[in-house]
Amino acid sequence: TTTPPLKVSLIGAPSDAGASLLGSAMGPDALRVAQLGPALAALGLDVLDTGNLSGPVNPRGPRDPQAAGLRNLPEAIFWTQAVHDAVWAQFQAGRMPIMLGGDHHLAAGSISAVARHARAQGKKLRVLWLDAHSDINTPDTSPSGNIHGIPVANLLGFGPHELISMSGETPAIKPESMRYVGIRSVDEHEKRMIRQMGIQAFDMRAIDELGMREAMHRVLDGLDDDTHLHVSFDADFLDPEIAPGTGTRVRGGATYREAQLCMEMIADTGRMTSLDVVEVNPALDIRNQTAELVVDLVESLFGKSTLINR
Ligand code: 4U7
Ligand code: MN
Ligand code: MN
Ligand code: MN
Repeated sequence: TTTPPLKVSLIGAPSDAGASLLGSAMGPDALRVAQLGPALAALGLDVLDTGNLSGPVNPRGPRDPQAAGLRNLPEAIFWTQAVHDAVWAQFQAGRMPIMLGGDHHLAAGSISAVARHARAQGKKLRVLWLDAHSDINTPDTSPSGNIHGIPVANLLGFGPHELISMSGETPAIKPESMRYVGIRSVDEHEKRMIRQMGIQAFDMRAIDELGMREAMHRVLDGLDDDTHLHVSFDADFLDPEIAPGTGTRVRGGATYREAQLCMEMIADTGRMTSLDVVEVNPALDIRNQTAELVVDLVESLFGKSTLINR
């Protein structure tokens, strides 16, 4: 007997409402130009590209006191809800959702749908947040007012009502479900939050000291048949020398080899059930190299391997 191919659905979410630099709204198309769909199909997956969701453009609003000091809150609410609904619909259709951002605020939509799905199935949830940043500011602590810096807080129940209640239960996820990998730019208030909530974090120093292999071993520890594994991949997880096409670059990120090993070890578990690919910004890129690198890494995430003896 042969196992049927894994069914995946690409969901383009072209919004940069959560960021201060424009351009990640072109991320889904940059990833298509870099052949994301065909690359996954070549691995034997059943790939459905559902196209791009539509919604409001980034009005580049100022920080709005009425919106708890955030920027573009109505637009962000629209997009997170649209992403939530689209991700939920793909689960209902029996397919694995791959959300293509767009900036990272959209993950409050995708992951709330993942949490809803896991809850409906009586399963546990593990979320790997691969990022230079911890994205756990609240409207009160955000130094920028940019909503791409708050989605983790939203998922844990902090923030405007519309951004925290989509899954039908608030908080959508428990801090025990979260794992950070690669963080290296964390605001003081965020550090306090991470400590208070007891979130496991493997920052770049931990990766330097332990190596990516041991860090990922710990991050993936305890996954079982009853766990949904979601990966939220922010392009700024990668070192800016290899991935310049993103809006909030922080030096000292994952190298090419570290990132490959990270993806390969996730693939080896065979347990990933949903994915976000966010913060690819072709307006800041050089000849689409960041999108191409991200496609290369996503292939590894779906099991493309360079090993000869498998
Ligand atoms: B991304 C920041 F202050 N913490 O809140 C903020 F440093 O999705 C950056 O990870 C947020 O790219 C970065 O604005 C959001 C800042
Ligand atoms: Mn992020
Ligand atoms: Mn980031
Ligand atoms: Mn960013």
